[in-house]
Amino acid sequence: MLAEGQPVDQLTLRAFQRDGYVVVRGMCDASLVEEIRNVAAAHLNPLVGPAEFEAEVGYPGAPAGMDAPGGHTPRRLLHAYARHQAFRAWATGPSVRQHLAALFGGAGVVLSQAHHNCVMTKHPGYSSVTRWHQDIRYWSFDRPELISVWLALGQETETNGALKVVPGSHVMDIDRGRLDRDLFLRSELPANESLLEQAVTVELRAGDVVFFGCRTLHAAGKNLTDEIKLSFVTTYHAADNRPIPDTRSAQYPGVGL
Ligand SMILES: O=C(O)CCC(=O)C(=O)O
Repeated sequence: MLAEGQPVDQLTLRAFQRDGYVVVRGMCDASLVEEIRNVAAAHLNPLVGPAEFEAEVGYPGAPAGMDAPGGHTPRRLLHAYARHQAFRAWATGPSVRQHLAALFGGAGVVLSQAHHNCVMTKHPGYSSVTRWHQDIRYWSFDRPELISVWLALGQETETNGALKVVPGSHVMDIDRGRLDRDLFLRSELPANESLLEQAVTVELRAGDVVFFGCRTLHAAGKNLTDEIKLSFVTTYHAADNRPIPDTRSAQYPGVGL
């Protein structure tokens, strides 16, 4: 049983509102981090599906196909919520609930089973670059107000492909022309180049958590080390912010916290 977390302080709230993300250091205790990490490792070897593979997404640096060397490298263990009690204990536990209630301004909070809800894996050798994007461009809700909770299960650094964000990008209007066919930022455009000069790398240790909004521009590099990087990522919305019927966002029922 998890203890009730600490109340969310004003600095955390203000940082999230100003920057579109906030880091809460050491938010998940070491024993739960270890349990989640052990379950993730057991589900990676042998691989327990459903999974998304690097070769399927075809991002820069990914293996050219499932038959190419490294073609079976997983990128995400999908449907984490359904996989194990350890995932559920964190994703719906009191400290996540309290933080999200504060960040959403007190409304009831719902976990989306349709988005993220995964262990992100970055394997040595075959991981890829995730280019700059806003998650909301791929999601369908009444309002563009969702928050993802990224729990580091080990160290995350520039070298192993940590998350990068552009502070304040959640309130910027980014015209369609600044995005490519797949809705990634066109980094060659001068306006985007100067925006990306403001990017910061979110370096984390095991148990640290990043809360980031669905309009916050983010990206991540390859894992250049010889150790796997694992992060557990879940996404939430307020109960009155509903998925649009018949879209991917409405594919699975949400889980009220
Ligand atoms: O490659 C990464 O770790 C970032 C993943 C990401 O931004 C996403 O799936 O939306």
